Amino acid sequence: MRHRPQTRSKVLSADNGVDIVGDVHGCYDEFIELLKRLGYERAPDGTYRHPHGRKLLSLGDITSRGPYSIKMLQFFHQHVTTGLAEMVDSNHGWKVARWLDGRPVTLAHGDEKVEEEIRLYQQEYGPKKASLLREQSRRLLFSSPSHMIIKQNEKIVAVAVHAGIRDDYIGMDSPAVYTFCRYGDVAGTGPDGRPIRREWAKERKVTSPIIVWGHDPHPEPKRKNGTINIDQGCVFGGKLTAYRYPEDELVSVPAKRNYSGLTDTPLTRFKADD
Ligand SMILES: [Mn+2]
Repeated sequence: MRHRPQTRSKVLSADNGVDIVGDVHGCYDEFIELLKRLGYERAPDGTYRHPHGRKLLSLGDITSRGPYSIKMLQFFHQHVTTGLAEMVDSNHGWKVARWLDGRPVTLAHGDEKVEEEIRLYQQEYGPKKASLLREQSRRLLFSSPSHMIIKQNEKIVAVAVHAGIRDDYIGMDSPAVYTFCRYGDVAGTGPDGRPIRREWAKERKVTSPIIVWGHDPHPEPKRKNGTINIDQGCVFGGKLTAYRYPEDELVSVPAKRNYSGLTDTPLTRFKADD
């Protein structure tokens, strides 16, 4: 049976608290360390659960560039299917999903590491287990909503999205909405071949609900006009950050190293603009 991409938004209750985690990019060790610091405990079935029933929410880009993409895919497959976690759509997630779906895509920017990991996994565990892993990962990635609307008492209190969102896009469903959520406000390609990213957060005219986003590595969590960026470039040797709702607290774990194999990274290129 074909599984169609699910690009709509989804609603999540904030009642027991939500822990939103930035771009992991295969940094499984730092991710588990972060969960422990947030108070999650490993259950006998291997799942991580919070004693107060808090929900874990990933901003996507859990794979690629870093060392343990498969462990991250397995983690979120298990935790999303058991209702313990959620994950939104993202640019790397979408690319890997289309590759797993057999579509003609070119794997680059660390996505080729996912292919290599799955090749080695198949060598070790055989084609049957590898095929199950591919199918579970494909479903996980294709079923991720474009953005997550977090509600408390029927009111939208926060929005979690990978690369960004406009306020008039919240709760909407169209190709323009899911492209914006996945890639941000991209204005073509620059002379260096990198996408020119418009600063959608800077243009924001309102300050609520809080919009929690990742995708664009900043050395420190960055608040602007009621938005907060929590991608601290863990895979580039930065930090892995979680934002806690409703506490409005940030918890970060430092990367053990720069896993990307690059010396010129978004963190080294970073220029603060205000
Ligand atoms: Mn991204």
